[in-house]
Amino acid sequence: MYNSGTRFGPSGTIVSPNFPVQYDNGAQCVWTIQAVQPGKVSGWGRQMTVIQINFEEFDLERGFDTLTVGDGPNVGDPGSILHVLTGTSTPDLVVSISEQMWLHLQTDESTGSLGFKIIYKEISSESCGDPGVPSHGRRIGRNFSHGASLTFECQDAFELSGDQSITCQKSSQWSANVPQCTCEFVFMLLSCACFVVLAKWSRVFKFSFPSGVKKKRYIDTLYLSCLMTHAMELYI
Ligand SMILES: [Ca+2]
Repeated sequence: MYNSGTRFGPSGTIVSPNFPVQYDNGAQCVWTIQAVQPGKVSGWGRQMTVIQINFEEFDLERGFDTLTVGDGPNVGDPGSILHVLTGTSTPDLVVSISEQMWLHLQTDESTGSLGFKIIYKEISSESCGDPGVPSHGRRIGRNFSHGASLTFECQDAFELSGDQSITCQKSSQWSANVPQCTCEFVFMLLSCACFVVLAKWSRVFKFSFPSGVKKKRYIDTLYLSCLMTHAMELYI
């Protein structure tokens, strides 16, 4: 296994090989991140510092190339795995429980992708870290420690998608990602309105339609599929 090295706090960046160009096939890369700052002294003694990572970019071939994120010094130990990530979906952030975190990139023999850019930093232990605020929304609560909850609200006309409330679990991971504030309804109106315009234009400019298909039926079918697509988006 290729050891890509130990990184030390208080903060830094880790990128996949060749980033921002496609990573290699058959790669096995390991990074360990070690917190170095002494923790704060509280009423219960000195707190540890732990490692938080955020994903600025993340794109691995879905299902075949993976980044495993684990806690502690024992790279690959199944009991210490926090996440196995592939594709483009990641948590907002991952926080270690101990002073160390390890990352293991494994890629198969074909098809690469962009890879990843990860920002790491040290934070106080028994915290899930600052998960951020959704655009077009606001956060109620500013406590990120174990057991604390955050609630989110969206601006008028925006719809909240995801969990309205998230909790910092004992594992130092948030119970879910920060929700998104989306403008689906307005998007649907605009998109479908555009389609009506397109349909009108097609009459004005006499767009050609596939032979054997009646023009009106063609427009009706497209319009219906537009509506159904957006109805499904709303439903999901
Ligand atoms: Ca691959």
